[in-house]
Amino acid sequence: MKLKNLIIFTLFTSIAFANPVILEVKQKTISVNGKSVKVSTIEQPDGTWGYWGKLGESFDVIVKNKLAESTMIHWHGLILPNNQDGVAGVTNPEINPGKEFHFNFPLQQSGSYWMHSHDGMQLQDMIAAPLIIETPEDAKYQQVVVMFQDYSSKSANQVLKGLQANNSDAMGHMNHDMHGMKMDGMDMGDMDDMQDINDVKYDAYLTNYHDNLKPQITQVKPGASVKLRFINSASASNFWINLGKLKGTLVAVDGSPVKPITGSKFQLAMGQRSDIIVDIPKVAGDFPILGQVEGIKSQTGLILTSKSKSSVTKIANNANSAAPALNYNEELQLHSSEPIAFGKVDHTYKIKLTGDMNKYTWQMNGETWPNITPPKVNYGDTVTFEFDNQTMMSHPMHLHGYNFKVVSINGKKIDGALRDTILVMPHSKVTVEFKAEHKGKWMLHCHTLYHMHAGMMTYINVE
Ligand SMILES: [Cu+2]
Repeated sequence: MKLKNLIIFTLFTSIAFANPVILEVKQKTISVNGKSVKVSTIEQPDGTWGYWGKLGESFDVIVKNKLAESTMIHWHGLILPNNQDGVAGVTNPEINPGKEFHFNFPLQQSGSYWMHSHDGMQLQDMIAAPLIIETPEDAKYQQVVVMFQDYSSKSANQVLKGLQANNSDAMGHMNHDMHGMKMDGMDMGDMDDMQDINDVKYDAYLTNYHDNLKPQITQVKPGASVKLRFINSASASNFWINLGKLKGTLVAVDGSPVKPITGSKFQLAMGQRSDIIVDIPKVAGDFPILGQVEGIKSQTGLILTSKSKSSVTKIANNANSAAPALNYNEELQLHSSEPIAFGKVDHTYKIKLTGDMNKYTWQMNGETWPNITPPKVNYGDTVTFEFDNQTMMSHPMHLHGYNFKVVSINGKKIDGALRDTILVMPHSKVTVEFKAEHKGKWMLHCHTLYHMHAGMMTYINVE
């Protein structure tokens, strides 16, 4: 075959005959604290968890619902057409049991993303998976996904009822026992320093569906460079990444490259991702990679081993001491590695985050989902969101379909990271900026499942 014909033939076959990737949403049996339990997952027919693609490819995916209930899958962090965003009841109808939906759009980004149910409170059932888009440079690394999860033997509805009844599901208050919320007429005094964390008590914290009795053990080569792709898919838990003996270099957050920072502890709020490169020592050893829940001792993780057989086979459920709450120290150090300028700001939206812990309702600008008046955003405008968190809990705020740049924290201007999810600390303000260049209804919500479901959710209408 002549070269020209070969090229045409190759192009033709790769375009015309590339098969869509099948992703099945289905139940999965796992072991938690010695018991077999049923959770859910998103897998390809060959057992591959989630999706691995390459920059420039088409995201050509058929989602098959093998659950007994309807579902819809959202592609967290991807820039995509609005009618592919996978939000049940807003951008897409649910996929009924036994039915499927075909997604198809070009991949414009590379990096670590994830997918999860955006239908009711199904995230608590762990309907989630990695969505990784590789670059040619990734061939230098062994890549390991580290997805943190929180497991409750209760259904999400039971957990929410417990929160609404203000019963013993609430725990882990760092500095005081009361459910402190900023309420009208209440003198806050010096309570600004206090906060509530972890409103849900979990039975176990998992990594890639593994508990601490049988953690995932991954073989690595002595001297190898490993890219750890951390994903926090938990429903109501923020984590500290703990690399133990290893030093790591953080190279990307939420899929977007940052100026590298090194360390052995990093922060990871719900919905966020961090890519961290570790160099495995030349001397063979075992290297637990942990995630510790903020405010408490609980931890989870996996084990990298460069021995022929790991001598570490379990992870302790508790660290020696409770981890502090997440804070802004890391966010203030993060800078996008690419210069980003969105131009003059055309419009500023103030977004007040409030809540009533006694009724367990949460609001954005006084509104509780689904009773919202979505802000209109002019297509093409450069806009900022000024999050003003007036509550005593932190809120990981996620905007669909966009990367925003973090430009200010508590009034301090920063040349921050590009993100899709930003943790707004209690009684603090964060400003993010983006160019409204994708039309449609884009969800804006807290990624704490129970805050979102109890009202802290809206969408913006870009037109
Ligand atoms: Cu929240």
